[in-house]
Amino acid sequence: MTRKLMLIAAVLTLALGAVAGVAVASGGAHSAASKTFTLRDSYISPNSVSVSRGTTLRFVWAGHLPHNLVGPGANYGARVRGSVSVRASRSGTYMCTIHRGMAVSVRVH
Ligand SMILES: [Cu+2]
Repeated sequence: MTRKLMLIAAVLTLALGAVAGVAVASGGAHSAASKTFTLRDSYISPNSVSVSRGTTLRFVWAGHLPHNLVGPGANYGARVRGSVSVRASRSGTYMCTIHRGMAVSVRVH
């Protein structure tokens, strides 16, 4: 009888472990979320978003004028083409310091 109970306990432990594994996997998929922003002349689109912590923030240069990008975890010099990715860690504003008002407010929750 005791042996049978131990077997049941072992099976339950494995089942719970499998559930926990699924939870971890879905958490990983959630943190793989991404949000893309476009830097144009001279604004960032969109200019306000709310994202989960860990979201990948992707900034794509798509204008003709050089724009830089400064914000939480970002300090990129002026460029015209290319893209950079930043992991969302805290709320803040990402902006081009060359063009006043060229910014996006990112709320991280
Ligand atoms: Cu700019």
